Amino acid sequence: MFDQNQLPFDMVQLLDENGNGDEEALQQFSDEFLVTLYKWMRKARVVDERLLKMQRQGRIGTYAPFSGQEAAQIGSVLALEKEDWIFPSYREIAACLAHGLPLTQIFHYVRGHVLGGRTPEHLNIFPIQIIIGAQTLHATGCAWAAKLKGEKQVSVCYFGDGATSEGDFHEAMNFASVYQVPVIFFCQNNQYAISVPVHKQTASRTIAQKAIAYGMKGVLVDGNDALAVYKTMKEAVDAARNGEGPMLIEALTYRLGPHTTSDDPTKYRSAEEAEQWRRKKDPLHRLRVLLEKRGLWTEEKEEAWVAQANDEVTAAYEEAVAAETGSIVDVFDYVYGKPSKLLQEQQQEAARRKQGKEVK
Ligand SMILES: Cc1ncc(C[n+]2csc(CCOP(=O)(O)OP(=O)(O)O)c2C)c(N)n1
Ligand SMILES: [Mg+2]
Repeated sequence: MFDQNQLPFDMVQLLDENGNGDEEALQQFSDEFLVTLYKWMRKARVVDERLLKMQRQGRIGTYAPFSGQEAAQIGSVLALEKEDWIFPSYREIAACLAHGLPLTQIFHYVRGHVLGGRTPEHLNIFPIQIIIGAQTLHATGCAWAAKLKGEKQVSVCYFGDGATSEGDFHEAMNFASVYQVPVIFFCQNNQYAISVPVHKQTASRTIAQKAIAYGMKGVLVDGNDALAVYKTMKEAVDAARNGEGPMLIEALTYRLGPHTTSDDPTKYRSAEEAEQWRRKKDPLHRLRVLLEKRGLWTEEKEEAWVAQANDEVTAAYEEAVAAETGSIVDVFDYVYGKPSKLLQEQQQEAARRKQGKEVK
């Protein structure tokens, strides 16, 4: 019988759950880098907790929290150059922020403002994708374009474990490898697709091993270890930029909160399971222990970082609320670079309706 345990997919880890690791391997990370990484993760946690509260207060719409997945997102995105493209799903708010998306833009998105779907020109961040797996194809296409144009940008596609059950994922992986394009498929395996656990979605022992079928490299990394994620992503991006083709990274992690604010996770996972990840495997905790050991962390610093992040959230929220509401007429503007005749007609009709004129 085929024994998939023979497949060489050990999990890459540099920092264990208690913040310990091989001293020599950890030396490669400067104090400055560790503080930057931690501050981003701390800020992301504050943003997530505030957004969750704001949804409960009715200030924003349905929201998909990402707490628990900060190391996977920040660790991976900090390994990129600013001109590299990212293709986020609804879960990747932290990655978007660390790749330059202003917080105000996030508020536009969660408040359903038309601007929320429109990334500022100078940022290489695709609009947040809700259709599971669809962005994998966009990422492969973008990477192919970069290759044809002789540009050095790498495309990084973020998606969940559930997305690997979609045809799009397999088509994107296949063509990425056939054409040897510079794309990294970064799967945050948070072990659930809403209420469906990963073992009910796939018979593979790991998601990383799916890379083999497409002739590309796959790596399994501890997604709650920000340093291991950073190192794995850096190697993948350097290789892709160097013309060595695509790669699949599986970051094993856990979402501490509900799938979205409409979900009740107690219906499908045990309190002990969630508690174990919250207490023992929190990605912020293990990095903080390392910072403390290097004399880079104190309670006062932590309080200042949290206060600063809270102030930024408040300011961004107020800015977003002050923006003009926008109207149905605007939504036609950002669909295509050059709108089709049909869309133009629809937009004109919407404008006439808005002015209260009779529509023939
Ligand atoms: C094509 C498609 N099918 C179904 C849905 C409904 N849906 C929204 S989120 C989700 C689960 C996705 O799970 P996963 O890919 O693991 O990402 P996670 O939410 O865990 O980050 C599903 C099925 C959708 N948005 N798109
Ligand atoms: Mg998932």
